[in-house]
This record gives sequence, C-alpha cells and structure tokens, in this order.
Amino acid sequence: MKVLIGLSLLSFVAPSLAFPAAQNYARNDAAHQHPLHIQLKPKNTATRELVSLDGLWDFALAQEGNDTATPWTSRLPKGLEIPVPASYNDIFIDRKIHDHVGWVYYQREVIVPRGWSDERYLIRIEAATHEGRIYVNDELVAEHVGGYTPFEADITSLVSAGEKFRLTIAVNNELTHETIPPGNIEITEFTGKRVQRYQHDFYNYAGLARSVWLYSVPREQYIRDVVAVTGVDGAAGLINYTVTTSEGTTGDIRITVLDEDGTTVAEASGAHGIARINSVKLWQPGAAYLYQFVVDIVDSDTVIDTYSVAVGIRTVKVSGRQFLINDKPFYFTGFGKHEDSAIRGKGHDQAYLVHDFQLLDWIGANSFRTSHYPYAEEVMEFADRHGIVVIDETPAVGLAYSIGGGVSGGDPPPTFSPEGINNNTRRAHAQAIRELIARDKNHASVVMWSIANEPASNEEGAREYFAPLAQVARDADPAHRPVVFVNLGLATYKVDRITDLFDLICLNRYFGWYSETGDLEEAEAALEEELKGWEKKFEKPIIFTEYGADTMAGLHSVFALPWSEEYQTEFLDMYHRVFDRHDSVIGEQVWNFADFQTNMGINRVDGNKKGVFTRDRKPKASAHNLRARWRKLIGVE
Ligand code: BDP
Repeated sequence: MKVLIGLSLLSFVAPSLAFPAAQNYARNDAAHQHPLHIQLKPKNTATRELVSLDGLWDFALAQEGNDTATPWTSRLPKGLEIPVPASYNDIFIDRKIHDHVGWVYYQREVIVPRGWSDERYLIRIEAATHEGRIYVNDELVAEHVGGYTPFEADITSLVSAGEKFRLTIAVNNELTHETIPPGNIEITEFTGKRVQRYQHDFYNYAGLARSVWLYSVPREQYIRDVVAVTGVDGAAGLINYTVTTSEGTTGDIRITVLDEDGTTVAEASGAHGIARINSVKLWQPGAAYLYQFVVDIVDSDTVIDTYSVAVGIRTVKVSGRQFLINDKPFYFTGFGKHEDSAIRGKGHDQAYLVHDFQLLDWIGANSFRTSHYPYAEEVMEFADRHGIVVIDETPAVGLAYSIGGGVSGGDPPPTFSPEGINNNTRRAHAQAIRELIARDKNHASVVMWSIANEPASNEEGAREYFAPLAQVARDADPAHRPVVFVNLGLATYKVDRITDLFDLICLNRYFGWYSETGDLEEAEAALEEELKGWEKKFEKPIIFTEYGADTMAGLHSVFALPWSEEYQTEFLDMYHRVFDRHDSVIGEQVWNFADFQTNMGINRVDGNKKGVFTRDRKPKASAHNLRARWRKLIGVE
C-alpha cells in the first residue's frame, strides 16, 4: 500500500479499478444550460402570492434498470407517501429504496388558486438531487441537471386559475464521470446489479430535499432579478444595483431602501444605478445589519410588481496576507459543515437550522463552509441575518482519482482524461459555478466562492481544467468576491499546479490522522514543514478549511489514543499551536461540525465521526476546548 502524506483515506473504493463505462444516459443539454427565467426566491409580496407544496406526496421508484426516465403519464401506484422536503433514502424500511440507482417519482395534485386568472404562475423546485424533471399532467415542462440549485417551470399556459392538475417530479440520483459531483455506475460481477460509486465522503442522498413552491408574479410586467453590489464611501453606504425585468415591462423602476426600523434611507430610479445611504450601518461579522432593497415596477402611479432583497453593506478584500471585512482583518473560526441529519438525510429542516446556528454561536464559530455543495437558500438567509460568514462551495467534490488509487494500492488512473474528468465535466462544472453565484450573489454572509473541494490539482491537466473555471467564477460575480479552491493533502506546495490562479490558499490537512496516525509530535513537525512551504512560495492568506480526527463519542483513553475524545482534543490543540505561530494563517475551520452519514465501507462505522458534535448535535469533549479558544479569539469573552 502506498503511503500518502496527509491524505484523507475515504470510505469508498473509487474507480481504482476502471474508469466508468460511458453511460447511455440521455441529457437534454439545452434544458440544463438555461438559467432560471426568474432568479429571485419566491416570496409573498403585495403583488406575488406563494403556495407551499411541501407535505406528503405519493412516491414510487422507476422500473428497475431504466437508463432514461419513462415519462410518467398516469397516477402513481397507491402505497408510498413521502415527506417533502427530505431525502428519500432513509425514510422507508426498504433496502431497495435506500440503495436505488436511477429515477424516482414524486406526485401530488395541485390547484391553481382561482384568484390568479390575471397572473403568471410557476413551479419552483429548490433542489432535485441530482437531476429533475417537472411534468404537468402528462407533459414534460422542465428539466434540470445539478442537484443543489433551483429550477422552475412557467405553467401559466398549461393550467387555468381554479383548475386542478397532477404534478409529477422525476428525480434521478445517478452520477457519471461527466456530472458534478462525478461518480460512476458499476455493474456487479455476479448479480449484475447497478451500484453507484463515487469519490466523495458523504452519502449520496437524493430526492426533493428542499421546498417546492407554486407562486405567482404579475402576468406581463415583473421583476426577474436584482443584483446589489455594496460599497462604502466615507460614512455613506453604496448599493450599485441592476434590476432585470420581463421583456414586456414598460413601467418605471423605483427603488426604496429601508433600514431595520422601516425608515426610508435612500431612493433611486431606473434599472441601473446607485442608491446612497448617508450614515450607513455596516453588516459586520457577529453584528448583522440588513437593509431592505425594495424594487417596484410602477405604471401610471400603480405598483405593478414589488420585491425586496435583504442587503448587508460590507466590503471584502484580500490584501497581502490578510482577509479584510470592512477593511478590518478577519480571522475565521468555525467548521466545514454538511446538510445531514438522521432520517431526513439532506432534507432541509428548520429545527436543525436554528439549532445548528445556536451551537455555532455557543462555540464561538464566526463562519462555516458549505462543504461540499450549495446549501438551502434559507441557510444563507439565516447566515445573513445572524452575521455568520460563509465560504460558499459548489458541488465539485471528488475530482481526484488518486485517492481511490491510494486506498486500493493500485496505480490510479489519471483524473483529467477523456474517460475521466473531461470537457463535458468541465461544462457541467462551469454551469454549477454560474448557478451557485446567480443564486447567492446578494448574500452579505458570502465572502468568497470555493469552486472545488480537493481536486487533483497536482495532476497533469489540472491547470487546463481549472484556469477557465476560475475565470467563470470571476466573470459571474458582479461583486468580485475572492475565488478559491480547497487543496487536497496530496497536492502539497511542491506539486500543486493551480494555486496562483486563486486569491487565498485553503488547505485540508490530516497529519496525525491519515498519516502520522496517533503521533502528534511527528504530525506537528510535518504540519509545520508544510505550512512553511506554502508561506515561502505564495504571498497569500491561508485558511485551514479542514483538519480533524474521527472520534467515537464516549470513547476515552488516558493515552489519548486515536478515536478517543481525548485524542480529538489534543489533535486540535496541536493544530492551533501551529496556527498561532504563523501570521499567514487567517482561519481555522474544523472538519466537521457534526458526525455525518457516508457510504458504509471498511473505513466508516455509521458514517464519518469527525464531528465536534455528534449527529444529534451533542458536544464531544473537544467542543469545550474549542469554545474557550474561539470565544477569546472572536472577542466575546
Ligand atoms: C477530506 C474531504 C472530506 C472528508 C474528509 C475525511 O474533503 O469530505 O470527509 O477528508 O476524510 O478529504 O474525513
């Protein structure tokens, strides 16, 4: 077995073995390249109505072995009911559903409110993991590839106000070498089963894990998108804005900015412009302040459409080895997280949302990374309101075949190749970057974009693959936030090929866990050496975006041996000692906030146990140490 320094040994045996066979997998390219026509999150306003379609839906698996979705043209067989939002895998006591590879169907009846006869109305799916199709009665009306960003269907011409229709959402969980994240489907040797393999270390939860909406906007003149880029000019705050409206819009655009008391603090007009707030109150980490940026379309003194976006005014900048928020150096404390809880899988849950942020506050975390995919938009809004800083990540995880090679001991296949991560994967990746930024561009909490987690940045082809993608991110963000990728332990400063393309260095390191296991003295020396190497090579700030040790809650050891709560505590202390010796380190995000589910394998017992909290959010011993350190660091003690 190859010895890999600081490499995470994941719980899968990846395509060591062979590249995935090309999938006979129909994709409607045109459909999945389309951006949302109405980008704004559905919301009740004086001119828009919203009907939640969350609740219990009928559910069925597609016939076995199908490679393409059979359009569903009738009622689903009676029997299974499923909650939306939730991943479907752990809901039923049925291994076939848990392990299913392919399409599933969600179905329910929907009535368009009869008062909507003069409106336009749409179905919006916040996420269908990883591919979704919307059917109205028997008709396919929309399709989307990419499991963590929203899509929509305008159904105005298909169903009249007051009418009932059958809504079916088909969802496919298959991952191929050309999807983001990538994977491959293996046909088992003896029984010929189709099994989903993937390189990433979290369970491939699938289904409708976020909300589904039916909502209305005015029929002809409506707001499609708002971009609000903030700046500061002395004591004043600036909102440089662009409003996009429907083609038929003839009305005037009127902007009103309200403070938290509802007082008008700025006004502007026109589709582009700058709203100026004299004596601005800044959005600060730990002290959020949000203005309502209200956009009206006004025609002959009547408000035709109105929508408001919460805007936090703050600046973000990398300067030398510092990360500045509002021109003050910022030090990140916190975690890489997951959307993960028992039974729901990745299902969005408001109780977990609020409780997780309570725990972040309790422990002194001022930030987290949306490892390894965009989270529900409600999470971003909550972070905006509560002053938590976010590193916002795409679902590009598992783009390194070397990890599987390391585990299996065989020679890994090259990652970037026609049979592996290729031009089609890159197109899907570019799309994932654009959709993330299109959705999250106005969130004050988001201070940078992470376009990939642990790709094979040391391999041939990495630069050709990533240079255009870094540019996609830069072009997509009107606010020009810093762009990063998260570096894999194997891609040390000696062999990495892409770091110069990015604004900061984000390192995931596991000295003392995957290498130097149990030997913190040796691990400390290795970490020190690695950090010095990066510092010498680049004049950029460094964030440790992952470091952690699997820890079995309740396991104790006087020797602080691996897996014990004592080991996790001493392990984290060791990393902190090293960080404190280096001014280049401007952030620490422990892996992980909580234990989470992964594929079962010989390296994982009921999932990944690197959580500082258990899966049901109970603190392990290290939580108390972190709390003491972080609260002091962020100045709340
Ligand atoms: C890193 C990955 C993360 C894993 C972690 C681990 O970024 O997703 O869960 O290692 O091995 O490689 O625990």
